[in-house]
Amino acid sequence: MAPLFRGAFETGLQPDEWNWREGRDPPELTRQICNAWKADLTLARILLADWVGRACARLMGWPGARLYQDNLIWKPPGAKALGFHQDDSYIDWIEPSRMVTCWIALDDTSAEGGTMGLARGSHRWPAAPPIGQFHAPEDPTAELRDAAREIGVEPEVVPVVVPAGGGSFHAGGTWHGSEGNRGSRPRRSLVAHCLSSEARFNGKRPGPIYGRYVLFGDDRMDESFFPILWTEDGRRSGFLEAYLSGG
Ligand SMILES: O=C(O)CCC(=O)C(=O)O
Repeated sequence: MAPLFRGAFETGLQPDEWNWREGRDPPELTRQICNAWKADLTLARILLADWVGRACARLMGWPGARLYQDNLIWKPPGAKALGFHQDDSYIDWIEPSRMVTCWIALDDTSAEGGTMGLARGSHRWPAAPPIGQFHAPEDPTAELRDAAREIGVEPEVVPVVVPAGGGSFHAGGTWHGSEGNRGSRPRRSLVAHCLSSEARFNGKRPGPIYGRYVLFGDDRMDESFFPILWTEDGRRSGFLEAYLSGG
């Protein structure tokens, strides 16, 4: 991950979001890049793997899965929290507006080390709006507690404690986020946010970054930007094989 946060992009393309840059941003922020698959083939081979799509589709009962967005998360010791949120709140301009996420730990994780936490049972809670502050919020669980209060439950956050290479899947309605890293080792993760292979734009006002990939007069999600990883009838986006082999 280190070269990417320095701006060394193997393919020559910049990721869609490059939220922390070496030399520009404060060291106490959690580092995040979105859509690293466009910039780095080593990461792309994991993030665009067919098994990621197969697992996501099967968990959701979809005929297939496509990548909406990947995330690199790098939380050095002392780095601050990421606010608890629901992923589905950010895609109401896509139909179905449901996501499922494959989260992979690249380091052994612990609660103290600021691993991701999932609020037990919250995939059944109502959809809430996007949260006020994702990066380094004062109170990372404020909106989660509000959502829990509204339905009269006490939130229970379960930390994803796994060895490096382990991980978790969560449905897009699940409240999740991560506290600061109070440990002595970095916590790095790869994240693949997937949609149904059948997902389309629904005509609502698109998000400011990924809305750039909405085609005029066409509700299709172009596979060059939202590649199909797996379908039950054996399809992957045609360009993936050549792209991932460096061609
Ligand atoms: O790894 C984290 O701290 C949060 C990641 C996240 O928001 C996600 O996987 O949806």
